[in-house]
Amino acid sequence: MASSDSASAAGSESNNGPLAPSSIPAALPERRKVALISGITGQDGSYLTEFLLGKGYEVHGLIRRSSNFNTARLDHLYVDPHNSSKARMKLHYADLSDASSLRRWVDVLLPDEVYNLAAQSHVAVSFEIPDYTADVVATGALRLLEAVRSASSSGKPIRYYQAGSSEMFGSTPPPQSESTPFHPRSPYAAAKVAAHWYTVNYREAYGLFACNGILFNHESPRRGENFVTRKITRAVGRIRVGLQTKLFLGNLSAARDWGFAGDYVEAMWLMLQQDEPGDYVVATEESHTVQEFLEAAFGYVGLDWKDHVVIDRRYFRPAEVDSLKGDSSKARKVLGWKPKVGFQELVKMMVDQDIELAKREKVLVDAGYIDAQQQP
Ligand code: NDP
Ligand code: GDR
Repeated sequence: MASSDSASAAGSESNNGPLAPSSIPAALPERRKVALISGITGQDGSYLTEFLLGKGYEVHGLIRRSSNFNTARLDHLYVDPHNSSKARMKLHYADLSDASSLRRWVDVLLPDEVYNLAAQSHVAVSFEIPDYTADVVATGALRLLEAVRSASSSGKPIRYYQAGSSEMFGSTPPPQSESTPFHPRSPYAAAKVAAHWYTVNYREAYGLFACNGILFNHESPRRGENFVTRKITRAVGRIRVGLQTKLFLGNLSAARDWGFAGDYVEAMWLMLQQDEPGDYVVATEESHTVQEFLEAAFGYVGLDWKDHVVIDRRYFRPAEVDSLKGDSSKARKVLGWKPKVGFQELVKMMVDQDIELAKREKVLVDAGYIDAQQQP
């Protein structure tokens, strides 16, 4: 859905020449704020786009080239860019590994706010592709910061949000707050620590309005299917309608502070609306083990997880993060933020949607269009 000519469309809009005096309206309409989001096709990118469109923003998203369309999470927001009066979300090709593409879009769009959400975001996968993970997560953030710094130096103030992670705390025991020392336990987490400090450095060195959100795990019906919560709720849906019997998992005793992604994107935006930039922990302050998530999800539909779960060593990590529980008192006090969706409600929301999804899958399986073995 991103077109290669979206570049010229966006460029011509932000480089309009002066208006002829006769065409200047008596009262100029207030200019829409412009946001640029990397990682717009991901879980958080889609919720943040919805949120910003709701606030009246023009939203530009950077997407990377893929052999298949990867914009499913945005399809409900998409308006053909040729319909210029209605299309307020526009997509452009770029990649966090390509500094020139980042520089070009920041220069062309001169956004008010940049949200860096793009990442190779899977912790276990980061052990398999550590070099790539570091390039995208750490150096990618540096490339985008540099593009923002360069464009800002021309006089246009641009605010920057960095998607930091509770994984940075790693093995430091809970509760974890902004002053808790980092002890990363994966290539992903180490790269996020680097991105965190690049962001702090650009704030201190160049006076950039740059914020680190240190977000604890947040989930939703749009969560990628190989993260543990969604893997569980997809399995519950499929087991419920008879498409699957077993669920293979790794470590069930790890504890996470799980919130709802829709709540967390508001905190990102709030950070960029403050008078001063800063770093904030965003968390529910409640922690549950993977086993507790299993009990809640299977229990909700009257199933016993022990009848279905099989432990598979391949899902254990070379180093694990045992226990995360945030202390988000700074965000609650300064930003006035608090989560609206609790743990049980989150589990139900995800299971309900995955039962509906499994029912639709079953229709296709029964009609012979797909194979029931094609498990997520
Ligand atoms: P997702 O994995 O759902 O989305 C990641 C996004 O990054 C996708 O849009 C992906 O594109 C894009 N991306 C990946 N590699 C590149 C690249 N080389 N260049 C450009 N874009 C790229 O992550 P979430 O939405 O869950 O998370 C958003 C951010 O927040 C990430 O940085 C993540 O690390 C961080 N975070 C997430 C937490 C969570 O619990 N969800 C908690 C704390 C931090 P594509 O669709 O093409 O793959
Ligand atoms: P996490 O999320 O590593 O916390 O990173 P994930 O859901 O992958 O793992 C959570 C915990 O569940 C255990 N686990 C399994 N995990 C997966 N993916 N698959 C399994 O089969 C499985 N079995 C047990 C894991 O060992 C772990 O302890 C997420 C990502 O969104 C990051 O990008 C983000 O920064 C952090 O949350 C905060």
